[in-house]
Amino acid sequence: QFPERLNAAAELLDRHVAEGRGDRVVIRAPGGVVWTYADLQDRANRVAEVLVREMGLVPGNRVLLRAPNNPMMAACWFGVVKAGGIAVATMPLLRAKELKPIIDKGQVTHALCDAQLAEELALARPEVSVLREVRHFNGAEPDGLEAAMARQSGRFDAVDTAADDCCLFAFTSGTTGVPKATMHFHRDVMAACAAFPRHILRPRPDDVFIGSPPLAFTFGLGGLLLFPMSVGASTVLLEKAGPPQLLEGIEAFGATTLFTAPTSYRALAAHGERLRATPLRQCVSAGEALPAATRALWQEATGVTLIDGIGSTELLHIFISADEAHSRPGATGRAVPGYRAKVIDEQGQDCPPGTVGKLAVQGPTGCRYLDDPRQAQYVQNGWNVTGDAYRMDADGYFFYQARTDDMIISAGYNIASPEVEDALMSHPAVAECAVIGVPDEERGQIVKAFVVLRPGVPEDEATVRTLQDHVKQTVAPYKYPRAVEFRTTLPRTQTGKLQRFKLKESE
Ligand code: 3UK
Repeated sequence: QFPERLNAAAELLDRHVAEGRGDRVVIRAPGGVVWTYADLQDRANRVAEVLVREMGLVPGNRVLLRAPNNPMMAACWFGVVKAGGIAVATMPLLRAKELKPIIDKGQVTHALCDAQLAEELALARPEVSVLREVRHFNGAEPDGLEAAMARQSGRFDAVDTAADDCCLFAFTSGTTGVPKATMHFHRDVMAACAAFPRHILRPRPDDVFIGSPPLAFTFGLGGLLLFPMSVGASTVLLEKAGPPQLLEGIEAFGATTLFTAPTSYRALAAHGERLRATPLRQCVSAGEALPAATRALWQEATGVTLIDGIGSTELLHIFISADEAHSRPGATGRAVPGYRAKVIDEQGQDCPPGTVGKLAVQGPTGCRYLDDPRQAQYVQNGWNVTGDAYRMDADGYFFYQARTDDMIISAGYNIASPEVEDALMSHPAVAECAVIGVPDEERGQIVKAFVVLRPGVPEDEATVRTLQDHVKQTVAPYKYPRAVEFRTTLPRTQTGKLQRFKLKESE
């Protein structure tokens, strides 16, 4: 499907300039920053020149990238990939002790780091001798990356890489143990662009993308950089992208296409009137299960149908989804064209439609852990087993149940945490919640809910009973939370995922 020689940066960036689209805008950022495709190419070329001529990079070297979502981060990503290097983007909030195993595992020799994140990298450095060359950008240092870029020509032909040379190591937002690096080739990047965006999102060149996920997370890298660029569209990069900044950004930049997580949609839905006055027309939710209540809230507030999609770092991006016209209540969607998906049982046999089992996926992208025995857990008989429990209907729609380790077994009943969370969130008193199973002598486990209430709702016994009754009336009564605890926040990963395991540990 792809030629043997392929450089993803040449395809996504240089091609537009070569074909006369160099003066189209590719990136906007707060403070009036506007870069055209030609501007981004010039910056990326200079980064590549600095890497090769001043930092001694050779193709195959790994380059740590650290920055919040901003234009220089994008220039560095394309500079590394043009130079035949491997981009190793890291979540902005990581501390030295989390950077060290990434640098070790990835054998990272070079780093390009936003000055505002320099401190933790400096703390990690004495312990990682493999990291030889570091440059900072967006800072006040006279010998920063920009000064070196100013010495270059601005011309750099993309290295003639093989389609199956690595260009990206994406670390999983793993919860425990040594971090896992997933390896992605140049052709994987192009395959991801040819899947969800081409078949489900179908963006237009005049679309303006915006969103919250970091470019260090493949959800953000695809949604906020690669996908818009694959059709010559533009993107808005926000360093801070909580609901208030997203709302302002959508208004200020006239965004048409939003990528963010379910909790963020839930918060933004309070501003339906302002959102209706913007050109926003496509909204993608991923990262964790989309509660039915959130989908309905968004539809009502904005008139836009949310596009749910499940993706993973291992598979690079979204592999099950449905566009607005084909979405079905409660379903994530169908396998994105190019992918195959099925539900299997504990023995690896296909489950008949309607039965809950483990999701297994096959397609143009797939899991390749860098030197990790856990490869055999994720890839079984050539299928990617994501760790999610799903049910498929006769039409090939996939209905999310839970992470396989978030299934609660209480008095012999199987209860999926997200189903109880959905029921709770359909009550107006609930802002956020998390449901886990806690050990119980009589029932094995009981359902326990941690609830963040909306402002003004009293944290008392009456509210507990109201919520319990509400769940009993919404889903099968045996699923109601026998224990309810009020919290002001819930533990989440930097990618916004609920950390139910932390709540389980505290029980
Ligand atoms: C869960 C979902 C239900 C699911 C990701 C889009 O989240 C991404 O990657 P991660 O490696 O996590 C993967 C796991 O997250 N999940 C993601 N989306 C959904 N569960 N409904 C969804 N829509 O457990 C999956 O196995 O952090 C998402 C694109 C790129 C990504 N990396």
